[in-house]
Amino acid sequence: MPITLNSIAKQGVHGPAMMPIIQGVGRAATEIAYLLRGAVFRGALGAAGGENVQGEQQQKIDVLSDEIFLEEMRATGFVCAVGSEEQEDLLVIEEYANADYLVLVDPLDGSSNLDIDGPVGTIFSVVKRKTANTETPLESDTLQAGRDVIAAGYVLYGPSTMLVCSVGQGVHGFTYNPTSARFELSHPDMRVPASGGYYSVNEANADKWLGDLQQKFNAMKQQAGLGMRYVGSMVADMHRTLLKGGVFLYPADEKNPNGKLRLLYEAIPMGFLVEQAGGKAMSQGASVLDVQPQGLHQRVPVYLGSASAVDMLV
Ligand code: AHM
Ligand code: MG
Repeated sequence: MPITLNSIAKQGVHGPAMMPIIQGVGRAATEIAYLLRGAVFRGALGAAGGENVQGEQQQKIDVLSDEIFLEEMRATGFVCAVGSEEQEDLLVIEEYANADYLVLVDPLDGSSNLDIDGPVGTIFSVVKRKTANTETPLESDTLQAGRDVIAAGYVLYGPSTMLVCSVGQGVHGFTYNPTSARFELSHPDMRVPASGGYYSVNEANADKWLGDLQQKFNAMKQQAGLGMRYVGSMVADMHRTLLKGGVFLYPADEKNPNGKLRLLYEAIPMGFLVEQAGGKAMSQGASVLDVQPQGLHQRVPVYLGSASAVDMLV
């Protein structure tokens, strides 16, 4: 019998509570994957005409993926609110406003890849509310450092659809099997290789990076002996970094003095996975997981991957 997402129930103290939420992520993933496969035929590619809270143009699929994800979180009955890249404010799920968990999500990360049929992803993390569950959850419930995250993961929509997640007991990768219509464990106990792999960064920004990063980066390139890959889709770039080693970075630059990637639904979930897989996840001088969030859509610089490569940059 293949091992399915049900196995998460046996992992760690939070496993039983996380299983329905991660199963909900799995259902959302199959729906989003279906949407992506047929998007060109349904006129679902292209701009939706609006902007998200970051002032970025929303693609129609960004909006649809956000709706799918929210509906599947609602259907679990365990989620009281969702904080999404596509929504300025916290979305409270009124029917389950007394549930214990909040989910943070980037429903469709790397959506600039859609026009070229490149890989995209969904990134999520789960926290337990701080306010009493007799009250309506607040945005402040989402402002928890990565050390308090209970579960995190991503879905990679590539040649296959993969769900990679952790409930604090290592990182496990499940691949959607179209024959059984289930996610089946394909990559148990993923570990970041200590050496080798690739560096992955938008190097076109190098002359605008702040501080002495350019010098450190050039030294790393000479000493670490890494290859280079950059998809421009964090999920795809991090999936490769987890499997092959090396480093993914999106540092601060003149245009993005706080970095580009969002703390709560990009940096923390990926940082959680990297540390669970034995790698290193740094922001400005500290672990990504020790950054205290100040806002739902806050950005931070990130350096994620094999400790040896990350250490040469921070
Ligand atoms: P998005 O959430 O709006 O898709 O932006 C995040 C994406 C990441 O997937 C990726 O790592 C990064 O933006 C790429 O940025 P750039 O095009 O500046 O290299
Ligand atoms: Mg996005």
